[in-house]
Amino acid sequence: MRIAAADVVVTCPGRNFVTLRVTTEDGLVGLGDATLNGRELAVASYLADHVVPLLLGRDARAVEDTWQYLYRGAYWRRGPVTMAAIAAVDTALWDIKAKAAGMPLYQLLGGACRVGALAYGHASGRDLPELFDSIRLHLERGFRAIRVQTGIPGLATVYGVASSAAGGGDRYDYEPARPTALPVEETWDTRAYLRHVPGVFEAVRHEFGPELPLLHDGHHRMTPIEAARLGKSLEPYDLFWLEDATPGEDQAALRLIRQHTTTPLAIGEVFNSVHDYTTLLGERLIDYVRSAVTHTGGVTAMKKLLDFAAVYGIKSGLHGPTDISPVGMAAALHLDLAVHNFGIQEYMPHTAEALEVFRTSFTFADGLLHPSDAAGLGVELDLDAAARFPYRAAYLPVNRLADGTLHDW
Ligand code: GCO
Ligand code: MG
Repeated sequence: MRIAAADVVVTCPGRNFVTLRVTTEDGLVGLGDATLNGRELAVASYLADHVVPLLLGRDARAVEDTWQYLYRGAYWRRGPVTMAAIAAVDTALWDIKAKAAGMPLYQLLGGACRVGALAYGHASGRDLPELFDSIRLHLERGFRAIRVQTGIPGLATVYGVASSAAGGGDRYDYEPARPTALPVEETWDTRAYLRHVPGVFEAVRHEFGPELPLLHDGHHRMTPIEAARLGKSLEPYDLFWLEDATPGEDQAALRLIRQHTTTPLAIGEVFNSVHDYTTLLGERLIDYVRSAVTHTGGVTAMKKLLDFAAVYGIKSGLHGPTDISPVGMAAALHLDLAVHNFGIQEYMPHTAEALEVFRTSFTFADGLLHPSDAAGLGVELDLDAAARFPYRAAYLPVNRLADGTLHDW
């Protein structure tokens, strides 16, 4: 089971994806997602120039040792580029191991704890009628939990809000990366946001009733005291979680939010290591871990992180926007099924073009995702299809305040 080849595949079926394809001497193929939105080629180079030469000839079965070799052995640790590259190798080796065993990956992780993973979808609207239509559309599609993002009066564009109405024929989802020469600049106003959002949740609860789990993403834009105020003002509407209330690197900020509100908190999509969570978990400052398999060092690291969270009764809410490729998504679904402390899974369906390149087998029915019982991850990469969609540079937007000050996006 020696590694005979490792190829980095960069493709843009509607958006960019970086995939590592590892082949063993006996012909097994494993896939790993290494997509880092807006910085894709840095990871592709890290893999092709610095990691692939180390993999050739290694034992594909030595998953933990390979992880340690790439993490400790690089001397320079952590960071999104390094950890996405390690994640891709690790996930590909788990895919190979599970294919060799003839089992879906979740069986090797301990077997299923549930029949499927509760998924939440992204509803949004520039105003209430659009938002209600979008929520209805998600309910019709079978979602049983819904993220609510809303336009803010006075702001032209806001993170998470689609720029067209649901049901207009075009895909209406919000896709933040844009293929522009420079990042698009948006304008932000926290006071306008804090004034508007509670009324939106009040209206949504009034229209859709008390049962439906509702989520909201603050996308790192508030100070701790602003986030505390938002959490408190949303308490009557019983949110499933408030995500990324403050910039992620300041773990202590969550102490202040926690002192003021019982709204459940989720954070971690920009984290890349368990070390980003030690204060948050040890002091029970959050309720959900938001990392992606893709950005946190793969299945090996994510399983350990979730087991650590379980010690404190904290649950998973793994990152699943469209910039997590179908390979990264499948890896998340195997973990969702296998860990005891599963909470919820984010699910933003990929475009038809992306699904031509990545042949998935996971299913979505009755609000639940299932990775399927195919051996391995259950995703195949069509190289011919991938070649039809060459890389296109794209950036995430940046945010400025009205006076021009750069703000977290
Ligand atoms: C989410 C995220 C995404 C990110 C995106 C950036 O909760 O799904 O906030 O929408 O903005 O992954 O690449
Ligand atoms: Mg988010």
